[in-house]
Formats: sequence, structure tokens, C-alpha cells
Amino acid sequence: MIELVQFTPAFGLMNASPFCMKVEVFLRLAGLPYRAINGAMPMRMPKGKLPVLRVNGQTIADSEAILAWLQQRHGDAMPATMRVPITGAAHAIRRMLEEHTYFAMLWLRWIDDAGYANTRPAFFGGMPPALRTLVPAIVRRKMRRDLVGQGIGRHDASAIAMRACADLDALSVLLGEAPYFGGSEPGAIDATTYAFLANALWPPIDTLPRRHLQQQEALVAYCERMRERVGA
Ligand SMILES: N[C@@H](CCC(=O)N[C@@H](CS)C(=O)NCC(=O)O)C(=O)O
Repeated sequence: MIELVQFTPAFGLMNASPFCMKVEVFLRLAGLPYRAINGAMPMRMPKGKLPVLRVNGQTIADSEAILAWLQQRHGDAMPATMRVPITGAAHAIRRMLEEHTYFAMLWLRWIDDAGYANTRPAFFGGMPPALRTLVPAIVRRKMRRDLVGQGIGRHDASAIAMRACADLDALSVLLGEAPYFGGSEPGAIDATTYAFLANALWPPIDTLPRRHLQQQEALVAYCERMRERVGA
């Protein structure tokens, strides 16, 4: 049995980590049976991050490695559109979302005070009272350090929001009139695009990129089409 080790879902999303959601969406689109192991701690994982896949004693860390492993090992069992490795435009989309848009989203959730006011209870509300103040403060401090190191945390709030909006505009152009980023049927890239767009659109955090996305009818319709398709 394939086990998807991930964060506990939050914000009413399949997962509030777009990387965990990406793998779960992929598994569903590929039609592969799996069991979700929620509530994992990233620091206990081989690369210090989630998601991780466990299969028959083997551990695969990192969503990109996980998708490649699934395509290689279980390609025969999945629709042809899901087994083709990502190339060209899809690769560029993935890198933009995972290496840029993601960090803008992280800043808006964790560093921006209005975002943090929603993130904190959603992620830590179930903790014992003694930890509920301490742990979020420690995680927020680490996020701030990581985001400055990555670079986006050196900009002001409006520049960060505008950069995320520019990424959303690019996605809108790239989707065009197609129902999926993979074309007439979902491809592996749709696991990434849906996971990141749903995480920008549906959490109850009122950000400029979220308002911008709400205006992009094709992207909103895309998210609803994907939700229908994968059931969450
Ligand atoms: N490149 C990794 C990125 C995964 C990632 O950044 N996961 C975040 C959650 S969205 C995480 O585990 N963060 C914990 C930390 O940085 O301590 C992948 O594709 O799986």
C-alpha cells in the first residue's frame, strides 16, 4: 500500500501544504490506491520537509521525486496523460509555482499580520494550551528567516503581493481556453497547478493575489473543474 505522509489538512483544503496536496491530487488523478498518514512532523523526515511517500519499507522524499517514482513504478496502471514526464512549458510552470509563487504565499500566510491571524488558529488551534503560543512563534521566526534567505522576504508587502499576481496572470495566459494545463485531459502538471491555485484561492485569507485570482474566471472555473474531478 502507498502511504502519503503529510500535514493534517487545514483551511478546508485537501491539504494546506501545496506540495502535499500536489501528491494527493496526482495519486487520485492516476487512480492509485493510497492511505494518507496525517499529522506528520517535517523535522523527522529525510529532507526535513513534507510530503514523503512510504511504500513497502521504502521512503521517497520530495514531491518531484515522488511523482517521478510513481510514474516509473506505476506508470502502466495510470492514464497515459499522467505518465508522460513533464517537459517544456509545464516544467517552467512547475518551477515558477514551487520556487517563487510558493514563497509569496508563505509570506502572506506567515509574516503578514492579517494572514498570520488566520494561519495560527488553523494550524495550531488543536495544540495543548501550553504549546499553542510557543510553537507558532518558533515556526513563524523560522519562516521569517527562511523567506529572507530565499529573497522574497526582503521586499515589502505590496511588492510581494504584486509578484504573486504576476505569476497568476502568467498561469491564466498559459491555460488559455483549455480545460486543463495538460490539455483536454489532466496531465501530471495539473497536480501542481491545482494544488497551488486551490491554496491561493480557497483559504479564508483575504490577500491581493486571492482577490486577483477571484477575478480570473478561467482559473476559478479550472479549480472547480479539478475539485469535481478529484473529489476535494
Ligand atoms: N521541494 C519540496 C518542498 C516541500 C516543502 O517545502 N514542504 C513544506 C510544506 S509546504 C515543509 O515541509 N516545510 C517544513 C519546513 O520547512 O520546516 C517538495 O517538492 O516536496
